[in-house]
Amino acid sequence: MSEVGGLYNVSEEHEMLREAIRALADEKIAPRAAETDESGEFPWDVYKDLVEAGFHAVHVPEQYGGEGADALAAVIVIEEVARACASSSLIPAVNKLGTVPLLLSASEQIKSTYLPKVASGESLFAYALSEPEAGSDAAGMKTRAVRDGDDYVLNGVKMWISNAGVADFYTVMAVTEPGIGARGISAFVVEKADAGVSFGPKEKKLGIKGSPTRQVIMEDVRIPAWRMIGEPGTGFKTALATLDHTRITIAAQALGIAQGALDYAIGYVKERKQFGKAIGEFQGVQFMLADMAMKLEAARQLTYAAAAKSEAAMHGAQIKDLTFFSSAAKCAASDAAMEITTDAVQLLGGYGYTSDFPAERMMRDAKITQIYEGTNQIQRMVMARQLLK
Ligand code: COS
Repeated sequence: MSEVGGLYNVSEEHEMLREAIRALADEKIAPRAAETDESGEFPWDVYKDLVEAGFHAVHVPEQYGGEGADALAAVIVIEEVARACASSSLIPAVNKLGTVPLLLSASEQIKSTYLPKVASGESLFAYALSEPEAGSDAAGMKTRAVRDGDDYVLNGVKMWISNAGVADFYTVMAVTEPGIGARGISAFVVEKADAGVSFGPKEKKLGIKGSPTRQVIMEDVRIPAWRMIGEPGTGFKTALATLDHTRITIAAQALGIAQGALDYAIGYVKERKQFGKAIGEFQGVQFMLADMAMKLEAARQLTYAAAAKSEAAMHGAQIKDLTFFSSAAKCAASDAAMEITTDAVQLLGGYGYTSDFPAERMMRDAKITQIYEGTNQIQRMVMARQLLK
């Protein structure tokens, strides 16, 4: 499946970036992770630290005041934040998810209105595709946008929206022409401040508790027509094209969570003594560690290759296998993360099962990466479609 654009290079700059974000994550984010998980509060202090260091939305192009970092750099940032705290890694990840539709399809007016606010850290940006009855079948959405003079009026309920309530802006997909399916869907920028926008209660989740997941409810929300992203009827394509880029950031998140669990487990088995020696000296434990590291590295290589394709596509190259690579990276990395974090809990034994140690949090956080931005069953369907095309 590999085509031109599949080559990647982890440059010296990327390595320096990793060192910088890891230092910040170790010093400021990791010590807050357990508390964020327990309180379920959005970590505004971590957000502030990320903004000050310029790591909250590295993908925003320089012309809009951003860092202009490439897709691999965004992956590295998300990976390193997730290694410390998965909840916090949703800050750069959701900012990217919310704004890639703008980068791919929006007018200059939309881009210059919203992207500088994300780049400066003034506002977070989120993405609203799913609905209570339209999850995997995203095109089955019911949210309506009706043209009225120079405006559109939106009505509907979006569900499972990451960072809902804390984000000021939302890319919202809505039906503008009913009865024709995916081609009748358009994308819009909706603001939290728009009259008629409200949020459901926070979902009570297994993990990523520091990132609020809420419904976005729109009741007669009137917005100017210029806030449509792209042409009428192109919203579903924009939504899926976005996921081609951002499923790679979910892979990054999974890699980071898994790396955090592996690192912790390695430290633990060197210290923990049973039968008169460190348990890391037992071959059964060593084989587990080797498998964990092998799965992680395989997923990482696939993710970085996918990131290179994403970057090339963002610059206008026709990368036919981006969709395959993006789904494959997300699926491989999240399945690996679930296995690796579960094994980390196992290696810590009874201690691993308690919240006094981070492994169980990592295992709970890993689970979502197999579900959101398309379940891994959907990823396999997407991959198979590419193979059979
Ligand atoms: N990029 C751009 N356009 C794409 C695309 C992609 N990766 N994949 C499909 N499209 C286009 C198709 O070409 C088609 O357009 P035309 O009719 O003009 O040819 C349109 O989008 C609809 O495609 P398709 O018929 O394949 O859509 P389906 O309804 O069968 O759905 C799946 C496709 C299931 C893959 C899609 O709904 C999906 O990814 N679902 C999961 C959604 C998801 O990830 N939700 C998580 C919430 S986001 S955090």
